[in-house]
Amino acid sequence: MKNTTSFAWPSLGKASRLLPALLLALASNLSFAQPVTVVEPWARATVQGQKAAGVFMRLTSASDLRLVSASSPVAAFGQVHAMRMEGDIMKMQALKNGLELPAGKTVELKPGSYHLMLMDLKQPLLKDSTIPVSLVFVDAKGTQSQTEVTVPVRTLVPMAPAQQARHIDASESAQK
Ligand SMILES: [Cu+2]
Repeated sequence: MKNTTSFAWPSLGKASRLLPALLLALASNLSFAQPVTVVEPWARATVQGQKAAGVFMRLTSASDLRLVSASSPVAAFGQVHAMRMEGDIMKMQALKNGLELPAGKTVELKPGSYHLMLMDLKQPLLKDSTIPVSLVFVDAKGTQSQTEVTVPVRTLVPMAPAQQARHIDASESAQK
């Protein structure tokens, strides 16, 4: 028994010497994998037969990046789209060079504007479910990074805080 103990200690000592280096590697990996803050992501629920779905969110990058694509197990591939009016017709266009995310500036992906499009859906996107989406970014040097996001599926645009405040006010005055 005494032998076992004396054998166990040296290996533990080795592990604790490795730990700081391990933590450092982990910390630098984390900061590299999460260069962008993602707020209020949501995907639009699909109807029967729909093959593409829009994904929306607010993105704030710590450094100058471009959002170049997205992927999800529920879709064959994802694209970054812009919407523009052509006469009375709203047209979607894939941004081949991606969407600029200037450092510290919040860029909004919303209906009628920039958005992500999941293409060739393998399954319907059901209201109140969530889907994993991987966002792909490229920096000025061409280095690629990814951020994983769990995206709730919704049928409606989430209410802005101002609208929620007004709604609360209205119901309060109705009670009086
Ligand atoms: Cu689109």
